[in-house]
Amino acid sequence: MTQERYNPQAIEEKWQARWQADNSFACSHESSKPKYYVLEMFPYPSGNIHMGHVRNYSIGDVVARSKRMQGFNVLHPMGWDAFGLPAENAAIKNNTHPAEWTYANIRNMRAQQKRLGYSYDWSREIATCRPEYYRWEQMFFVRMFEKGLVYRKKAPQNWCPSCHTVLANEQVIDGLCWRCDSRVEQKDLTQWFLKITAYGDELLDDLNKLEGDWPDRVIAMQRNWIGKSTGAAIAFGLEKAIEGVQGIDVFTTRPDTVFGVTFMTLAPEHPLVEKLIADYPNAAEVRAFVERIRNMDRLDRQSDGVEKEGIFTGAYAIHPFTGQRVPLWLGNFVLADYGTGAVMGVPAHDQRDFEFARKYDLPLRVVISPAGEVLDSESMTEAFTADGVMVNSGSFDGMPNEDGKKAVAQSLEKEGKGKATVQFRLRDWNISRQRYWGSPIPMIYCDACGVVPEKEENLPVLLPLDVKTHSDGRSPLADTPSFVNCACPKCGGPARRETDTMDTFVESSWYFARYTSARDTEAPFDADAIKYWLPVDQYIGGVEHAILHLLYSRFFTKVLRDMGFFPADFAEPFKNLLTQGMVLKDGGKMSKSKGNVVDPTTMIQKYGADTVRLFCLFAAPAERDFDWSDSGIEGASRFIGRVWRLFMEEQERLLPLTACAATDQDATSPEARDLRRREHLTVKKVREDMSDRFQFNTAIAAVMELVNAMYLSREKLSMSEADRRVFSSAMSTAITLLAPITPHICEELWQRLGHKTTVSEELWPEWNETAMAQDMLTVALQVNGKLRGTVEVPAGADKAAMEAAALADSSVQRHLAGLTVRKVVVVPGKLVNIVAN
Ligand code: ANZ
Ligand code: ZN
Repeated sequence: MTQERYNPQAIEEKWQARWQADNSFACSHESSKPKYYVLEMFPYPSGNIHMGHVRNYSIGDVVARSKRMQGFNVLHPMGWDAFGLPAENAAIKNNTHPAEWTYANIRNMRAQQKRLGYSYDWSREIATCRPEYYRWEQMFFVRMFEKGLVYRKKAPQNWCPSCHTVLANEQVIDGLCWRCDSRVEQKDLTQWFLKITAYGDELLDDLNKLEGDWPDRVIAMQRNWIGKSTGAAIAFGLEKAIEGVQGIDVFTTRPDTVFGVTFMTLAPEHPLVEKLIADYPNAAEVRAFVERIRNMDRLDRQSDGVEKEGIFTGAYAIHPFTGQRVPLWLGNFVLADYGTGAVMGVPAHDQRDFEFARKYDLPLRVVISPAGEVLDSESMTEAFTADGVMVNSGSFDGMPNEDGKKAVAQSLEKEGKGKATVQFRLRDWNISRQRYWGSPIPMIYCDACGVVPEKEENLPVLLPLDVKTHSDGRSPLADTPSFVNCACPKCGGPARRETDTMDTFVESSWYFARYTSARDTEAPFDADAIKYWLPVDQYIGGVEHAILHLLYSRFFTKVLRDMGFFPADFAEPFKNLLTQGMVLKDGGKMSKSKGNVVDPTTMIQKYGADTVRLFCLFAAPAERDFDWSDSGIEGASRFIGRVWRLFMEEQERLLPLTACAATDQDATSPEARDLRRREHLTVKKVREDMSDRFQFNTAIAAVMELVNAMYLSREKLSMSEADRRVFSSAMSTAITLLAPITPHICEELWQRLGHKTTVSEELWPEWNETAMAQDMLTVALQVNGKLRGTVEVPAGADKAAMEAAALADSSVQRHLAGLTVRKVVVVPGKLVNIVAN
C-alpha cells in the first residue's frame, strides 16, 4: 500500500486559508476569560522578512497559541513601523515615492508572515505612516506642549556643507557624508525636545517593579542610561570678574575631595569660554582647539580609550574654601551637556584628572588617605579612588570621606557656595528630524503670535504625498507651499508650518496601546479596551532595542497615564520581556555583503513553514544565539516526517480521542501503562517548560521522546479497544502539544483523526499524577545461577539500569567479594544473573 506523502505546501496553505476565512484569531476585550497580551516588536517594512524576524515571530506565536490552549483570551497583533529614512533613501535610489515603496514592502512582508501561519488578529493591523495612526501622535504632542513637556532649543546636528543638508547618524560614515564624502560638520539648529527628564526618577524607580520579569542585563542598561548620580554643585568664584557672571559651577560626585582641586576643566563648548579668553594672548590657539574638539564624535569623547587633551585659557577661578587661584583649562573629555559642563580637577583622586595633570604638569594634592597610611603625590602612579580619611582639608581633617561628602555639601550650603544635588545622565529627547517621511510636527510659526500648536480639531497635519524627494536628501516639505503656508490657529493670520518631522521612535512608543483599539476613529484608545488588555503580558524582541525603544515606551506610558488615557495606577507597559538571541550563520551575523543570508522563503518552499518554525524553536533556548545549519533543519524535517508516517501507518489503530483521554481502566497491560505514563510525563514537562519558562527546545525534545515511545509500543500493544485507546490518546496528546509549534500539520492530523473542531480551539490536557506513577517490578538476582536476593526496579527499566541495580545490591556484592565479573545476563523485567569467578 503506498502511503500518502507529506505535502507541507498544500496542507499549510489549506489551513492558512481556513484560519483567515474563520477569523480564527480575532479577539475582543468583551470576554469573561482571563486576558493575555503577547507582542513581538513590530518590524520596519524593509522589503523582506529575515530569519531573525522568523525566530522572533515564531516565539511569539508559540506563546500566543499555547496561551489560547491554556484558556486565555489572547491578543496577538502585528503592524508596521513604517516611517523612516530607508524609505527615503530607497525612493531616491529607485526613483519611486517613499509611500509606494513602503506599502509595497508591507504587502510583501504581510504575505510572508501569513505564509508562516502566525496567529495574528489581522483586523488590528496598523501602519504608523497612515494618518489614522499618526493623527493621535500629533494630538499627544500638542497636549504635551500644553503641559510643558515639549520645548524648543538649539542642538548640534550633523551638517553636510556641500549637500546643504542635515544628516542622520547613519548617514555619517567615518565623519564623512554618505553621498558626497565631504567632511561632516556640527551645526546648531533649533529642535523640538520631549522632556523625558521630568520622569527620570520614576523611570528609574519603576525598574524595581520589573526585576525578575525583565532580563537583568536590560534593567541594568536602563539604569545606566538614566544614570542618576548623587553629589553636589559647587560654585567657584572668578579671579577676574566677567560682567553678569557670579562664577563657575561644577557638578561633582566627590565633594569630599574639594580641597584636592588643583585646576578646573571646562567643556570646549562652555558658554563662558569666549569671555574668559577675551584678553588672552593665546586666544586664537584656544579657539582652534575648541573648533577641533567640537567636531569630534560625542561618544568618542566619552570613551576611556580616547587621549585626554586640553588647553589653558589664561583665566583663574577662586577656590571656595581656600581662596587659592585655580587655573581654568578646557578638556576634550568634559561634556557640555552633562552637569554644568565644568569639572573641578582632583588629580590625586580621579583617574582622568590624574592623567590630565601628568600630561600638562599640573600639581597633585592628596586629600583622602587610606587609614594609617600616607600617600606621596610625587610617586603615585594612579589616582587613589577608594575610601579613606580626609587630610589636608582644613576643619574636615580626620573625617571618614563618606561622611565628608555630606559635611562638605552642608558647609557649602551654609556659605551660599553650593548644595547637595542629583544629576541624571538621561537627556531630553530630541524628536526633530529634518526629513520628509515622518509624522509632521503639528506646530505653527506666526509673526504675530509666535509658536502656536495646531488646533486639535484640525489634526492630523497631513503629510503631503504629492511631492518629489530631492536627490540630496533635503526634505521637500520646506518647498511645498501648500504644506508650509497656513492660517495661524490663534489670530487667523498667515503663518508657516514646522517642516521637521518626528523621530520614528515616537511612533513605536505607543503602538502597543493602539492595538487595543486599532480601528477607533473617535479617540486614540478605548478606555475599556485599555483597561482590559494592558499591560502587555509578554513582549518579545531583539536586545538592540533594550535601551531607547523600551525607555521611550515606558516614558509615553507614564505621560499617557498622566493625561488620563491610561488608568491612574498604571506604571509599566511591558510586564515580561524576552530578548531573543540572534540567528547566525557559521558563527557570524547573516549579511548580504558576506553572502551568507538564509532566506526564509526558500526554506519554506523546500521544507514548509512548520519545519522552519520547529527548527527556530528547537535549535536553542529563546534567549540564546544559534547557528543556522543544514543538518538542523534536516533534523526538524525528519521529525515532522516521523510524526506523519506514524500517523499514516497506524491509521486503523487510531480513534478520534482528545489528549489524555485514556484512563486507568484502559491502561491494563504494563506496556500500555508505560506509554500512558510517558504521555502524562510529556504533558507535565511541556506545560512547565512552555508556560513559565519558555523553554521551547526542551518541550519539543519531550514530545520527540513521546513519539519515539509510540513507535516502540506499536508491536507491544494489541488491537484491543483498551490498547487502541491508549495509543490514540498518546497520538492526540502529541498533536495537541505540538499544535502551537507546528500548527498546520497538527490541524491536518487532528482533522484526519475525525475531529470536527480545530486543534487550535482545544485546551491543553492536564497531567494526572496516578498515571505517572511507575509500576515497580521485582527482579531476581543471581550470582552464578544461585538466587542471592531481589530488587525493585521501574517497569520500564532497561538492561543497563537493571544491571546497575543488581551490582549495587549488598547481598550480591557480598557474594562477589574476591571474584571477577565475567558476564552479566539480563532478562528484562525478570532476572539478572552475574557470572563471576
Ligand atoms: C571631582 C571629582 C573628584 C570627581 C573625584 C570624581 C572623582 P558621574 O558618576 O558620571 O555622574 N564630571 C562632572 N561633569 C562632567 C562633565 N560634564 N563631563 C565629564 N565629566 C564630568 O560622574 C560625575 C563626575 O564626573 C564628577 O565628579 C566630575 O568629576 C565628572 F575624586 O568631580 B568629579
Ligand atoms: Zn498668529
